[in-house]
Amino acid sequence: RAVLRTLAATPAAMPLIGFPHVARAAEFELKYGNNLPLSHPLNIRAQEAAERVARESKGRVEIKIFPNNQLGGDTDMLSQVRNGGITFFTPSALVIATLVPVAAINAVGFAFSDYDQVWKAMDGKLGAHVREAIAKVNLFAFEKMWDNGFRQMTTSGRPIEQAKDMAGLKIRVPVSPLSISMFKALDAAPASLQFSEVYTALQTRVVDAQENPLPIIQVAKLFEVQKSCAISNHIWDGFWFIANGRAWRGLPADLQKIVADAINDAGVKQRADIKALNETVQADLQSKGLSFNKTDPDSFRAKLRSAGFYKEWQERFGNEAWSLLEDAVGKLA
Ligand code: X2X
Repeated sequence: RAVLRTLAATPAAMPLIGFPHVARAAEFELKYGNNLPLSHPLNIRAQEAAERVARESKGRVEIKIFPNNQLGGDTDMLSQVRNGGITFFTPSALVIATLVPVAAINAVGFAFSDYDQVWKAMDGKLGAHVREAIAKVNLFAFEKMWDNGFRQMTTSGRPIEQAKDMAGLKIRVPVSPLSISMFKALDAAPASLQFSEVYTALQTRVVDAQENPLPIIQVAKLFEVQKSCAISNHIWDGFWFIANGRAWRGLPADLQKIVADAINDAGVKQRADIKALNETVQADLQSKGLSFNKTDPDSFRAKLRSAGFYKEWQERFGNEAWSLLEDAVGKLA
C-alpha cells in the first residue's frame, strides 16, 4: 500500500526508478577449478566461455572460475570433480592419468613432433579412445582438448644437451606415473610435486630442474629460479576440460549444448593463443635471463628405447591405444 501511495504521488514526468535490480540466483551455479595463473590463455578463454554461457542461457547457468590452485592442487581438484564438489576441472592428461591410465598416451616421450600430428590424433580416434575411458570413471570430457604445449626442460645448473646430461638430475615432474617412468628411464632422479609447489621447490633447491611448456614457465615466473632451458619438446601435453558426470547429466539438453559449444569453441581459440604465444615467448624469457640451447632428441629416444620405456608403456596402454598412437606418429617401440 505504501509503495502504491509513493507511486501515485510520483509526478508522471519523473522517470520511475526501477526497483533495485535483484540478480536472480542462477538455476545452475557450476564451479570450475584450475591450476594456472589468471594471465594464462586457458583462464582468459575460460572467462570468455563463462560469459557466453551466462548470456546464451539467459542467466540460467553461471560458471564460477577458481583459477591458480585456489581450491587446492591438482590432486585435490581431481577428487573434488569426482565427488561433485566442483563441476569442472582442467587436468593435464598427465594428471588425469592417475585415475584413467590410458589418458597419458599423448605424453609418451618424443611421440608427437608437431601440432598437425597432435590435433589429428587428439581430435580424432586417439582422443575419442581416451574420452571413452574418461567416461568409464563417471567423468565427462569435452571433445576439444585445450593446449598446454610441448614441454621443455629447465635447470638451475648446467644445461641439458643430450641424454647423458640427465644422469642423477633432481627434476620435478607433475604427479604422473608416466613422467616418473620416463625420467627414471633417462637416469634422472624425478620427484612428483603438484604445480602449486614448483616455484618454491626450485627456489629452495629441493629440486634443480623442472619441465614445462614455455608459456607456463613465463606465467609462473619460473625464469626467476631457473638458469637454462633445453628445447627438448620431449612431451606434448594437453588439458582435458572435464565435468563431474552426474552434474553434467543433470543439465537439460539445451543447456548442455550451450555449455559444450562455448567450452569447445574456447578450447580451439586457446590453442591459437598458445600457437601465437609460442612465437614470442622464448625471446621474452631470454630478455628475463633464461638461456636457451637445442638438444639431441635422438640420444633421448635411444636411451628410452634401450631402457625399455616404449615397450613398457605399449604393454601398459594396450595394443589398441598404442596402435592409434603409432598410426598418428609412426613406429615408436
Ligand atoms: O604441473 C604442471 O607441470 C603443469 C602445469 O604443466 C600441468 O598442469 C601438468
